[in-house]
Amino acid sequence: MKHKLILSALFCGAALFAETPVEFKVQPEMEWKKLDGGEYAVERTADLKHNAHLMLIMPELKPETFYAIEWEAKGENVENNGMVQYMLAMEQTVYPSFMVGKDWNLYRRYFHTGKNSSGRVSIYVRPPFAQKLQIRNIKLAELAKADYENGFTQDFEKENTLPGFWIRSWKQKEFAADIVKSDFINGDKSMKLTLKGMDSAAIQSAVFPMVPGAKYKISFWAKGSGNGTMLFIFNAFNDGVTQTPPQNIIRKECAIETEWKEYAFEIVYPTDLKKFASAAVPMANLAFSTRIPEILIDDVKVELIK
Ligand SMILES: [Ca+2]
Repeated sequence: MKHKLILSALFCGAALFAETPVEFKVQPEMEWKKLDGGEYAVERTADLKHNAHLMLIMPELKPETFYAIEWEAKGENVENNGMVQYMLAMEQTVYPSFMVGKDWNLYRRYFHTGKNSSGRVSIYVRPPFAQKLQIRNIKLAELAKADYENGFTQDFEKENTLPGFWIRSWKQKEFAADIVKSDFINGDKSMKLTLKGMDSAAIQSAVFPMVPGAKYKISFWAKGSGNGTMLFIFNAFNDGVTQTPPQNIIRKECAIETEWKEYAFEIVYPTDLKKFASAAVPMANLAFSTRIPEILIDDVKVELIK
């Protein structure tokens, strides 16, 4: 039980590492400056024509291993309405993203090394906007199988204003999710989806490691401002390092009510790589989409069934 509690804290972004911390080097390039207290900041004018990279160099990684990287970020006038792209350069180079706001929020991302024994991550800003971005408390850790095989829980209790593990869906103009005080059965905070003037509110999570062939219970709690439906998706997805798109393992319209209700599914993480090419690097992500004006979400759990 104690172990499970530690894992819960990890997934919701607490600065708590049960895993093995790993050395890395931070290289601030162009306009990036190193400040006191492990903080890096960039402030740019709209006339600059080049990208500016905050480069994380990871010289000693283990091949075929999962790692977790954490940082805190805040920004102003950041490009693409707050969605910052970063570069993960391992065997393949991919460009995932994270959503920043005006307050500090905590971010945690998982990646797999593949055949590589070194790699780079760059958080970078691009032209042509005047923008300010601050990053601090960067951490890198190696995950043993015991660190992720029991699954994950997200209860949003350690989050600040934005759910740092969630990403704006690419078709959406606004980031539909915030962290709010709530009346959920436990804890004080939940994630709230709001239409914000859009036809629908849609978000997706970052990717996290899974165990091939293992049986999981996937569940969450939700409560709407009115009755309606919310599409829930659980994908085999690895940020495209296998050059394959997200593949639905669960795709279900859930009937949402104005009282808290639990929604639960059972799946086996795929091993048939002909059908699920994205499971070749075994990771997953979650997505929600709804036309209900407001929905609270809490206790998003991915639990291995033994
Ligand atoms: Ca909560």
